[in-house]
Amino acid sequence: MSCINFARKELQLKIVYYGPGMCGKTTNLQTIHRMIDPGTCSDMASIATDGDRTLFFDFMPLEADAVAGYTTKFQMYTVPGQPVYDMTRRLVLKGVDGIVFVADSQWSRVEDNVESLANLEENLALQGDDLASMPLVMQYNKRDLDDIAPVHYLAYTLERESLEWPWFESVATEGAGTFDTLNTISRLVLQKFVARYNEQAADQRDLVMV
Ligand SMILES: Nc1nc2c(ncn2[C@@H]2O[C@H](COP(=O)(O)OP(=O)(O)OP(=O)(O)O)[C@@H](O)[C@H]2O)c(=O)[nH]1
Ligand SMILES: [Mg+2]
Repeated sequence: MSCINFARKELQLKIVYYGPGMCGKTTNLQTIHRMIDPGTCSDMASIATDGDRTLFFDFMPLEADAVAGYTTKFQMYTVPGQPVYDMTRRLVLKGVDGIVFVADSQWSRVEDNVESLANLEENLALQGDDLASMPLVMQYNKRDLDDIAPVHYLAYTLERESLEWPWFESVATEGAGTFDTLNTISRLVLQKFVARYNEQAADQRDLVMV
């Protein structure tokens, strides 16, 4: 859903937090909302929840000065992780520009992470995207808990041949790793957008990242 509005000097890019149920997707957005300068981010909207569980999606707009002369607006979404909400995940994924895959580090959730990544791959394919060309940051969350798998093991279960995703360990409840993840996915998404734009619009003025 990336788009550029020349009249308003605005870029819009969509980032989706994906991962199994209860891995910490909503918590990532809540923590960003709590810790960020209120001027750069409006309220977060959680559409339909049942306790901790997201039943539809969370949405939060975020502004940055990342491209000279333009305001960059990131539309941040989370999907509901519970397997039953697959149709909703497909809707939320429409027009996605970049993904944060939040893996739950607990041993008991290893299989759920693998299933969720496979589900992401399938859903991207259904909309004509593929994992290999999608900017993606892997976040190994809940590193504060006791019963967690080593990162190299989690990576081994999730890796795809020839794909090297940037990754971070995190404790989303405390904000550890949250902004490393956010900064990296925003940069990747912008780099891809700017490179594609400049390639296509060779006769116009290039966009310049700041
Ligand atoms: N200990 C610990 N708990 C966490 C961490 N991140 C999230 N949680 C907790 O895990 C629970 C689920 O977090 P959510 O952010 O709601 O999970 P979600 O991925 O949005 O779940 P769904 O909406 O069902 O897909 C909450 O109780 C969080 O407080 C973490 O890093 N460490
Ligand atoms: Mg949620």
